[in-house]
Amino acid sequence: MDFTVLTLFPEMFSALLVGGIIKRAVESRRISIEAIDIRDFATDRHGIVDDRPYGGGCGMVMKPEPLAGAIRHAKKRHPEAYTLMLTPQGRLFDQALARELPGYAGLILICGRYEGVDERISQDLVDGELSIGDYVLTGGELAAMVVIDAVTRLIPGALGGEQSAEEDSFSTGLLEYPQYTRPRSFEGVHVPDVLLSGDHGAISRWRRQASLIRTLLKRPDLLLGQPLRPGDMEFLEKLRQHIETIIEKHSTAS
Ligand code: 6GU
Repeated sequence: MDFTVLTLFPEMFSALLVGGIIKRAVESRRISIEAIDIRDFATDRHGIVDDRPYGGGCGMVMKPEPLAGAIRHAKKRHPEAYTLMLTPQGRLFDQALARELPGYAGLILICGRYEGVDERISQDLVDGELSIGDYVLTGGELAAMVVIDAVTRLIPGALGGEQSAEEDSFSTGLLEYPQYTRPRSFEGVHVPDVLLSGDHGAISRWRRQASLIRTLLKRPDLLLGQPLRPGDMEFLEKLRQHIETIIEKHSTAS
């Protein structure tokens, strides 16, 4: 996957190469990341990339000519790439969308700055718009890095042998079960016995149930949108009975 980022701050993207899985994916050529400076495509001698908005108002708008030049340059080099603009008005980026993107040979990610980008850019030169959440950033750069990170870890081989994207939160549709490592006892808190039992069936059932309980408590909305396994329904039914017994006990006692 070739990521081409169009930005006024190309140096920000060196942060992705400091270490970890993204750096390794670049070194093994599973991905490439090229940050292109939109200012290089300014059409005047002073490198001006923004201007005052027509109709008045505060803030500056990114001019269309430098952006169009940068996008056409990137598309010429990567004709197969899908072009996405990072903007708070975009479709909410989630794991389902992250899973669709490794299907493209390349992604061209356009980072807006200032108060916005001239509307004619997204109309004519962009395939889609993405937002990473309902809050406002000073620019699309951090959002582009979020997209690069989330997509790269789904590219086959990127996570390395022992890790798997299949077991993650959101891939199972549930939050991840609690993890423990040595020591067995840390500041008086013990690792659950089942994890030391060597009984892989029991461990796998415990983990699934821990995921269900954690999701129920922290993100109940996720349980409504997911197909559950038959064993899950038995477990939830058992929880329901426990809860009903407790409620009845306390309401008749009072
Ligand atoms: Cl993609 N850009 C900006 N500026 N703010 C955002 C965003 C993007 N996603 C959430 N907030």
